[in-house]
Amino acid sequence: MADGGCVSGEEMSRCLGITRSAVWKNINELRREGWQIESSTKRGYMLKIPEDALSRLSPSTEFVGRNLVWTYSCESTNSEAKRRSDMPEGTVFAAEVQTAGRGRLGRSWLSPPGGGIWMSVLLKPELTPPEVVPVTLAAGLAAAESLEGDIKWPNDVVINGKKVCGILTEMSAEMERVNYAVVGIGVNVNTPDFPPELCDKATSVAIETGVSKNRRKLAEEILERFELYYKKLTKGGFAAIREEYRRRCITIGREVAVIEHGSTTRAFGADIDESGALVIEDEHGRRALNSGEVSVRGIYGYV
Ligand code: BT5
Repeated sequence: MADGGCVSGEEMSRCLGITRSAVWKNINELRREGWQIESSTKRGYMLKIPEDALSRLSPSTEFVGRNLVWTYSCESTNSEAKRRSDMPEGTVFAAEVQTAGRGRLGRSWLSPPGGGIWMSVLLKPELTPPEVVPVTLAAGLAAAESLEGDIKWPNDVVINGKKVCGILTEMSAEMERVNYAVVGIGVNVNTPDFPPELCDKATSVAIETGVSKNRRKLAEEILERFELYYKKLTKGGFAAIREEYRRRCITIGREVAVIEHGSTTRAFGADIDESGALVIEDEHGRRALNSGEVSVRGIYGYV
């Protein structure tokens, strides 16, 4: 069905070796999960592509998103981008649903159909590996501005203290040169609810504002802003976008819990430095933390 075709219940039951009524039950289960599946007695089952799906994404940019690879369903758009890293810089890989969406450090990312933006941008910057790190901060900034949310360092976007957007950046590099980087952006736009284990820290734009948004327009806005910041960054480093980033970053000025080498200590989020590192203050003084080394959680709630 993901190819846009019609599949009869009979064909599914034959291919899967299950009864027609089991097919029907499974289809209904998928519908409950948000898959829009239409059925007609003559033609069978067919997937309906929502009006605001990213299949017709067309941002006003120079190169980000000018090339689009969209599929109804894939494991992870980051994996798709890595698999097709021969495509031109700026190519966006997007899907309506991810069956194995990924977060950082092997965590999973819930990516049901209908309400989310699941997309990855393929980049080929002429930068060294450490210089690529702030690219992920630029993506967080672009998303936070488009969603009118706050940034929880390094790049979660939160609204009312809960996470609406996460970013996963992966790269292939040699010591001195980056072959490519993939910036994966996941946004809960119109997701109506979350499973119990995510309820207290995840939310969607629609839940927080009470208004559903057109996902395609929002994705275009994010990509347009991202291209702008990415260009600034490749010329001037993180310093070129630091002021905008600090303005949105709610980790500054708060007490934070620093989880490092398995133990948690309290500190004060003092600033974001010229390289994008978080500057903290504790009883040992002032020092900068790089995103790869620690995880920062606010003491009061998720933020
Ligand atoms: C992230 O990881 O926040 C990065 C998420 C990146 C997702 C995009 S979607 C397009 C591209 N393709 C992919 O496969 N990935 C990228 P992290 O900071 O590790 O947060 C993961 C944690 O957030 C999980 O362990 C859950 O607790 C929680 N979580 C999972 N799904 C969520 C969701 N939809 N919304 C909010 N939180 C979620």
